[in-house]
Amino acid sequence: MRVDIVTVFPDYLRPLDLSLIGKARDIGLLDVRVHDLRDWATDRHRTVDDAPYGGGPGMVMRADVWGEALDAIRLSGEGAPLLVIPSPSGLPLDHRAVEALSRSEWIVIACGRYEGIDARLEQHYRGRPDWRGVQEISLGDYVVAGGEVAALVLVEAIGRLIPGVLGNEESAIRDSFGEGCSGFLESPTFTRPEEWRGLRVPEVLLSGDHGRVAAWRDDQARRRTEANRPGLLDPGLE
Ligand code: JDE
Repeated sequence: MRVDIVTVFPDYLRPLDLSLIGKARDIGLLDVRVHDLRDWATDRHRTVDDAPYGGGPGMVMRADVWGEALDAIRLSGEGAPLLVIPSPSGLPLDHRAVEALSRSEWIVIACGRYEGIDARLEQHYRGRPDWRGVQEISLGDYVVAGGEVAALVLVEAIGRLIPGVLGNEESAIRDSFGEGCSGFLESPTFTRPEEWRGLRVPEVLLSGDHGRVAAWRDDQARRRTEANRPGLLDPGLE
């Protein structure tokens, strides 16, 4: 899978060189390329933004600079990429959305800064036959300074669904939101030592009784879900 990330802060994406994702890149399962949007600016100051029409605070990113960048990236490969734009106005990202994205062969992530990107960018690429469409995605109901953290979230969430990246394939299937999940959040986990600062590991986990362990974990998962995410049990509540 190929992922191109366009940003005015390419250094922000350095964590993608590390750990799980870095290894997936080294062994050729994931082809991540980070681009500096300013490489497509045309003036001496490499400007990418301007004041908003209609007035108001802040700056808006120019569609023309973005258009040059996206066209060049699209021409550097074969096939039609999906354009993903992180935005507080986007579709909330969940396991299903990540799974759908992980089936794409090529995605381009456009990281906006300031007050966002000129709305015509999305309009234009939505109708282009050499692109697979545009998807605006949201990390949640809050605003961050730019789309870069969302790009990191996306690559890491997609990356661990790619066969061969995780190493332990079963854990991706079984975890909280995976295919084989119960629909509940995960139960708490423990490791050695058996007692730490006066706190003991629940006796049932030391019992070796797999039936009792499974029943205890189900009960814990249910309680946690009721307390933290009642909407997962009854969508009317969220
Ligand atoms: C992504 N959840 C939140 C922010 C923005 C006022 C200030 C800023 C592409 O357009 C954007 C992108 C971003 C960065 O992403 C997020 C985000 N998921 O904040 C703005 C809009 N209005 C615009």
